[in-house]
Amino acid sequence: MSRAFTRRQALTIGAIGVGSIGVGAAGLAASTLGSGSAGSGSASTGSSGGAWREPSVLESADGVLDVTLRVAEREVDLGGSSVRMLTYNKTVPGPTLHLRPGDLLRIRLQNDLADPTNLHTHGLLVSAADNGDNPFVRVGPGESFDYEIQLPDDHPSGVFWYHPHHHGLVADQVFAGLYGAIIVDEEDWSVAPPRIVVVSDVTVAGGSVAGVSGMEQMMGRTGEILLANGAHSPALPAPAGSQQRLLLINACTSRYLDLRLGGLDAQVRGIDSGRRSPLTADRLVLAPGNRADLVITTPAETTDLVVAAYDRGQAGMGMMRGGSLTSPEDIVLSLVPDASAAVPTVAEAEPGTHRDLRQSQVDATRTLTMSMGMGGGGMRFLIDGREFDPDRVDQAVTLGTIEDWTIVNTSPMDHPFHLHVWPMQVLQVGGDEVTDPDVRDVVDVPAGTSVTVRIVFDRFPGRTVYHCHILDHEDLGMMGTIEAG
Ligand SMILES: [Cu+2]
Repeated sequence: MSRAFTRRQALTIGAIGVGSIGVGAAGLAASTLGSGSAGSGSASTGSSGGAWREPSVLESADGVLDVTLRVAEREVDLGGSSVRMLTYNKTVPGPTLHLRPGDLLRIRLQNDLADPTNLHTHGLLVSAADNGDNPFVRVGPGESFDYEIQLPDDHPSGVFWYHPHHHGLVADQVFAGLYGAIIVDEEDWSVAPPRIVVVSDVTVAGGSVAGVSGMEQMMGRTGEILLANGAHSPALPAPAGSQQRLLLINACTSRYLDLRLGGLDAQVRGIDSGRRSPLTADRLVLAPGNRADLVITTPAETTDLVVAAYDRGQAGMGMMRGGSLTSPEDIVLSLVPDASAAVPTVAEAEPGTHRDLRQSQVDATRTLTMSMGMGGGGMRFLIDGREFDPDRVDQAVTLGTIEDWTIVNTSPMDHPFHLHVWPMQVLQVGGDEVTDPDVRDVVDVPAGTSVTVRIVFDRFPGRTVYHCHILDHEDLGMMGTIEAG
């Protein structure tokens, strides 16, 4: 059973979703984060698409999960038509990896593509050194690489994911189908597991994944078809009135998911690796890369889980001014009452393992500026005026210290900031204090504003990256390196 709520708590928290600012949770407070649409919104009564399906689950045993992920182009079924996509072990999404704190994750990545690739375990608190979660690894065509990812014993439970991170090809490879879920928890899934919902988008042209223009890269490509576990708006059968636990991942290359939860009695139990007392919410915005642990209640009639149209700013300035970057309203999935369907166990929400850092002593502060500017015959995507250079160290941090980072976005477009390895506690968004503990690994920085986060560099010496999680921007250079030692 999930924790019970008093009506007063629910009303207080619910008010976050309809226009107030700084009350808590940047992102739960969706209307503060760049969406122009008004109203609290709600799920719509409606349609149903294809049959529900979920990725296969690979589960650790005795502290180890040993898997091979074979990366290859394959024909996959997309709503009844066959499309050539990039796959992990022949499926889109790839298999779900179910881990426990303290586990060792061994992955042999076999690259059967014509291009290089590699693997990032997004959000895991693990070492980036050597054959750990190392974004500088290159696995060439025909090659394989053996990753060893050691989760610490105090690793927080939560929803994570894996995807390629080879600079210059990340957006192409993720857009073409390379993503899968990683779930860390202590729960027994043998009876009634939670629902995994990997949300992505894709555009199909001539039986393959469509390529992109330079303009689309600059804007951040948005797929024409929204997918949940590789199907468009699938129907999820569930007994009316039953609780459904959805572990939801935004694996879209550029699209923000403005989830409308009104009417579903939704509780947000976690975002990224940050656990929280369940909050009742009518809206939840997930930037590219963000994840959520949600519990919703199945209504008595067929109801769509809707993402509202979302405006993430302008593509450029002056001569380069593009159209608005608004993704259309769409349906993630359709809840269909079915008395015979299985009811997942909804375990008590686990307490967070991140300590609240707001009273902590801060050892250093720094400011990072994300900007866009003309140069070299096109739009450039920069952090601190520079494009990514893997041979340069942009931020040197000292292990054992706590830092405040202010991320400034001087551009007319929103950029979701992702730091590998070390979670970020959001302190302020656009000058407004965040009063609830809110720990994320992707923090949206709306156009023309700044966000301040607090980071504990308590472990994991080595070198990794931070970048914009609009993956086209990352590939265009909006990335920097950090070395901890
Ligand atoms: Cu960006």
